[in-house]
Amino acid sequence: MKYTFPNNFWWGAATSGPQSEGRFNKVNKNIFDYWFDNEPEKFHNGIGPNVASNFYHSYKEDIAMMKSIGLNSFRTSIQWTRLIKDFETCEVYEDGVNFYNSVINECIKNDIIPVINLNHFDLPIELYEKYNGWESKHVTDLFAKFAKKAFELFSDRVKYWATFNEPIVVLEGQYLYKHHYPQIVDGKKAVQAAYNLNLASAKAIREFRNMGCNKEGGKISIILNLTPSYPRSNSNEDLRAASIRDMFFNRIFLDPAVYGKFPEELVELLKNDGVIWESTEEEDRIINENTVDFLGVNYYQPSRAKAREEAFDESNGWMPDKYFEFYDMPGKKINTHRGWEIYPKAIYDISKNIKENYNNIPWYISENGMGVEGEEGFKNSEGIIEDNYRIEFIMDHLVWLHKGIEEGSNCFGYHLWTPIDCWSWNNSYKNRYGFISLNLDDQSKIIKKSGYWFKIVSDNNGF
Ligand code: BGP
Repeated sequence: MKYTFPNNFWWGAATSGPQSEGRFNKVNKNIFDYWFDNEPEKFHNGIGPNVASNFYHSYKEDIAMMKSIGLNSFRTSIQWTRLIKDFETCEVYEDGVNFYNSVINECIKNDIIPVINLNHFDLPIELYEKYNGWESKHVTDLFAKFAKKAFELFSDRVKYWATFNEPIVVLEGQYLYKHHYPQIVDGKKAVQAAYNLNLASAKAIREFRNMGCNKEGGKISIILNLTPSYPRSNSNEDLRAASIRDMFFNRIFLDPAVYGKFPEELVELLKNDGVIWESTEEEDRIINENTVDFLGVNYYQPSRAKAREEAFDESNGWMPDKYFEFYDMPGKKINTHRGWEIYPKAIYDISKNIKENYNNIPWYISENGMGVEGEEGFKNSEGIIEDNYRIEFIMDHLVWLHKGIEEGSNCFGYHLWTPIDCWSWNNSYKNRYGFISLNLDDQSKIIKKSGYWFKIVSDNNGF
């Protein structure tokens, strides 16, 4: 069977500023820079974001390598803390402006479409310390100012934008499950941050439209990790558990992004539980009027839910977990390095969901991938990592994506996480995801077998 993808399909890969650039010449700190400086032991092997994959210095060589493995599009993010010197006035760092200009120009020179995201978990620490970050409405205004500045500087060449990457992870990391600084456990604050992140995204989109970026061919999106919620069984209790999980972890961003409003059932539930966010009619209107042009969908693993079997522990106050428990499905396939389930069919289910329930809005897979520890062990005699597991992983997902597209879903691309092994938030360099390997000792980079394979897929627009 041959799988051919639509014309002009994006064959690409994604990274983020904080995970690839290194902190060179960056003065302002984001929450991860700050966290690492204060508690380096919280990061795998004590490795922080200081050097990352050295993209700040090697972007030219890195982009040339990306070109050589057939990437026609590439996403990264602009670090708020690299571009902006003063968050209130939006005064810029010239070095930051020059760096992002160079990256964008280098992509274009290589016929690689730059896709630029504006926030990848990297809240400036100053805005957390002064205003409590995403709990604050003022920060949504500062984000919109930063977005406007980025559009002014780069939208003549960048046509594809994203406001946020995986905003739900900000809630999970900062406010629910302690993966990110400041490791708070507070469901009510998480709910407020959810509203404010939606508002910040809408305000950035409003700037984009006010500046006429759309009229010049620009399009703006949000990148969501849509993890389909599968119920343990068809019992009413399990179905309800999965549906609430879906509302809280997917639809809380998906519905406002596409339709400009939150799921009514979710709003009712939060009101009944006394944890609904504070908002004004004016803010609701901004969210309502400023929806996305397309969606980026990150997909790694599904979520499986069951009705609660153990009483909910109220000691931390309200949490969405009040309504479901994680269901550990027997026999599931798992990537043992990361502990994540591998379930490629979910990509098809996502494509149907977008087609049937979200106006068949244009979308692409903005991240998918497999993090593996100890890849050095797969080196052949020529020093190339033979990552057959990754090739198989990508193919399995592409087959289901292809089926979704055949059945009419409006998907226009596939990006792997990530082009070159990059730094990860908590795991540092434990698990490697790239088409290209990174030697942490000397920063040398070598194409893996999957990179050579992807070049052929990209050249043939399928496999
Ligand atoms: C996504 C993030 C990426 C990246 C990836 C892999 O959720 O958008 O930034 O890190 O996951 O996950 P991890 O690095 O935690 O293994």
